[in-house]
Amino acid sequence: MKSPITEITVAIFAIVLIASIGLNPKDTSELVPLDITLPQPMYRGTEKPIRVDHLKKISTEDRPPFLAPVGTTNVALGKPVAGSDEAPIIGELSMITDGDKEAGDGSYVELGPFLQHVTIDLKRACEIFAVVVWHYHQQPQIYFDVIVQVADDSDFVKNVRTLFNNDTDNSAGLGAGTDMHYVETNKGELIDAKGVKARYVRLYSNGNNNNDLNHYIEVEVYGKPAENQNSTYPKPV
Ligand SMILES: [Ca+2]
Ligand SMILES: [Ca+2]
Repeated sequence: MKSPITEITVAIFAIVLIASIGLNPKDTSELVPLDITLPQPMYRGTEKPIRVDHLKKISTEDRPPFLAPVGTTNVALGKPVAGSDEAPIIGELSMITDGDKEAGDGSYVELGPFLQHVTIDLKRACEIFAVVVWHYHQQPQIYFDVIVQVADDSDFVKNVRTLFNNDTDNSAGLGAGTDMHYVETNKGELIDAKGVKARYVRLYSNGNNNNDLNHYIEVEVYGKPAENQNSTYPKPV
């Protein structure tokens, strides 16, 4: 049985904790873990080593929670997608934002070979906290020249900012990147966008370790409409 003194101590501790959070001016916008629904995994681990330079070790652990301001949603869901290959070999560009992240045939888009890009129009400027991309996860596969950018215009001329770039040798011509190659899994790849404000999100790729083709299953953009100019994001380090 709990003693009344213990309960009072717990209550005082809780009040002090809530008060200290409330009084901290850095925490006026509350951060909560993103609720990212994952599709069914198609494989676990990799049977044979994949020889690709600068490769991130595949993790069987769950991704640590990613914190973003309360009210953050996938602002890319159902939004229009344009691309360098408007007539994909398999599927339609609209499947990239249709919410289906499963790996099976019928859920992925296959774009032409070599360097291709897709552009999502969020339809308004948004504060973006994370981009999660699933290229293909039927089998372990690594895509090359994965570059994720945001801009204020659909042609990517105005205010272009790069969120991710693993094109280490600058073969795509957008500047050499330092991000690592990674093996595609059902978890997708989460890119920290640090609260950047933009309307358009563009993703490049240049084939994969099995063939020269490019694939997309889904791209999620976690953000909020950019109306609050006094946001406290990015997170204090
Ligand atoms: Ca999809
Ligand atoms: Ca390259």
